[in-house]
Amino acid sequence: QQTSISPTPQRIAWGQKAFDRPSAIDIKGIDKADRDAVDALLSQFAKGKGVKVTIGQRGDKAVRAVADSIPGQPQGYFLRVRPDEVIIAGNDPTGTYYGVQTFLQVASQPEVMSVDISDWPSTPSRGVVEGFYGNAWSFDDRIDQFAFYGRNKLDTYIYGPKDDPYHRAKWRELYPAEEAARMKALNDEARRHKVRFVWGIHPAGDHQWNDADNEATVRKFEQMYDLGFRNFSIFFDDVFGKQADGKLHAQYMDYVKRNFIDRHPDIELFIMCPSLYNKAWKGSFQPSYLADISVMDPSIEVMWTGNSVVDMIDVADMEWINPQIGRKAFIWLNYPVTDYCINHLLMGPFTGNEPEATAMVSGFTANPMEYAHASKLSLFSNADFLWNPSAYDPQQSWLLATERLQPGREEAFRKFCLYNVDLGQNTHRLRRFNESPELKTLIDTYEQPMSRAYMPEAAEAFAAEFGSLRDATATLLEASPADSMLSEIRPWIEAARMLGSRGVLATEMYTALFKADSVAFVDRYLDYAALTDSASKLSSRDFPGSVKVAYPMVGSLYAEPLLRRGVSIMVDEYRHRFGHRSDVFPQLALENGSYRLRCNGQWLGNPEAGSTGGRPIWQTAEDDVNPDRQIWRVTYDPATGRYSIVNAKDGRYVNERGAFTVSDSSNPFDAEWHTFVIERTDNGFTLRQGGNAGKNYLVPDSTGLAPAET
Ligand code: LOG
Repeated sequence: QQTSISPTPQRIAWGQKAFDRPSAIDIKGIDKADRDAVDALLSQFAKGKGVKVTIGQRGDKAVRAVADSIPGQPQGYFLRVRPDEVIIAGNDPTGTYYGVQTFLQVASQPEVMSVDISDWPSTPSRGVVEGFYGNAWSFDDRIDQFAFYGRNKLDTYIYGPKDDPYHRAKWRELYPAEEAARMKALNDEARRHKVRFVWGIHPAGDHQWNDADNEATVRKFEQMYDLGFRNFSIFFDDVFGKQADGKLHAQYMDYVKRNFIDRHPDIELFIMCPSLYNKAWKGSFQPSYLADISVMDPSIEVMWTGNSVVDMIDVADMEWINPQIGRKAFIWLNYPVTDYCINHLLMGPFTGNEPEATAMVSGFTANPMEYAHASKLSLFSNADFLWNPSAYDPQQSWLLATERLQPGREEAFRKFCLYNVDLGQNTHRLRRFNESPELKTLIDTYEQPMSRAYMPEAAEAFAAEFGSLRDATATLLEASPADSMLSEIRPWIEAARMLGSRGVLATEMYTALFKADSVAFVDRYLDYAALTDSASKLSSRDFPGSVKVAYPMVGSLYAEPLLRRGVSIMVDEYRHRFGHRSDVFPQLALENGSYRLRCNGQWLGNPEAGSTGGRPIWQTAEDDVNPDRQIWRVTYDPATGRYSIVNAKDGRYVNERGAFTVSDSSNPFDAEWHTFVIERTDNGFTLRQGGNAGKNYLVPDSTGLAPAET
């Protein structure tokens, strides 16, 4: 089978079937070929009798026959798959490694097709800048990322987690031995995947612009060089006032260039992130800031986030900045980072960057979410976009990314992702309006007419959409313990499950309302309210620093507002039709074998243990509507089989009128069985179990849903 290759190759010509997927390969050229490329190949196939695979790079004897087919671009490669042989020929070592990566995709199918691929990247230095505030990625996250970058032909990783003390707060201090060893291990692993690990320092907060601090910088860089790092950067972002002086920054960069970079000819990248790193901020810095840094050594790369802090990159933007800094800017794209909209996950298609702008940059790195695995969805497409911008199709790339990242459950994953697209209102004002397109269509079609007349087909369509979200999350939750990405974002999956369930409940409320079934209406409302409450209590991260603790927001653009609008309208309508106080729904619910009162989904007061007559059940609860007046106790009398509700303070019955629905949370939809009714008797009120008899009590006037004032 032909397979989708990502990033999309520049030139590709498929032929007929070449062979069945081999388990072993007979590999030629192994001595000369790039070691990492060979290792990548042998990680998937045993060496032995099998398909003949010749590997090498320009100049090697093994690939001389195809020398003319190897593209001349950096990191280019030629791949030929034929029934009798496979040839992987790189223009340079990274090219050979990328040729292997493409071959692994071609050969991932049971039937491997013949193909000729001639390929190279359109954009230099593609990758990631780990530059967010918040929980830095873990060691294991980073190791896993490098393999992912290798597969997706991303060659650059810039290290700048704001909350690593040795990057920023304690930048002058050398890494202690143990941490140094871990950094070295990371760099070694990055190299194996042809990723340039750019070690970065953020001294700008308190650099004194004197010799001592210049020397401290070089000392720290020398430590990293000795550990094996060959790419470096210095950050000046998010400092202001006298710390944001362009002349001082340029002098300092040139000092490090002369006293460190130039002494090590094998260093590749030297990058700066300026204080003025986006156009919107130009009024907030010295007018000469960009001119002041433009005089730096021309080999130093200058980072740029675009027209504002969080913005997609376009040609006009690059035409503005490049002449001012006297070089092509190196892009720091603030997407999918969420440190400024921390309740959201960004799982939508990667869109908005102009393909033509990639020719005007010296590099393009994306600042991701603190959720390393979830960030891969966007990074996958970012890699695809940068490699071959003119062939990039955001939707196709997103479909392929979801399939690669959650194989076998991509449909469920897509449904979930589509509810995690928009950023919500945020200081940087980036929005995404392509959230849950199917739901959006239903809203546009039905919301207005269904408020005027009963439309069962609309209720059905909404229930199906919300039901499919709920069912998708069930699939994902089941898989989550064994899947790093799903366990990382589990709070959002749970929030999505609750959103789906609430959507279904809301459509049932709609039907109940139009069928004048007040029991069902109240019952569904109580479950809806309880789920809404639980969702607001989910938290997704725990971080003591500058960024607040997040609670997961899902469907915040269309689904959540729809439910809030719809339920509020329905509750008003319910009150209007049935004359009930719908702002208060006290409920008696079973929890751990005893009944407690709750109100609008909130438990009331503190439970006190106790029972009457050996059977369950009583709990007291303080009425949080009238906290100083009402303490309720529900009693059960086994002699009469009756429940009653009394004021626990003075033992008197408190309710003037009232009905309570009780839902056993294990079976919230079985209203028949779980409805209890407060019944007026000569003595006061008793609670009766529902069924049809109970239902009869939930009619206007005998159902005062609010506790009476006593
Ligand atoms: C920071 C960055 C942060 C991002 C988004 C840059 C160059 N610096 O406003 O650490 O993750 O915005 O909040 C930034 O973008 N400052």
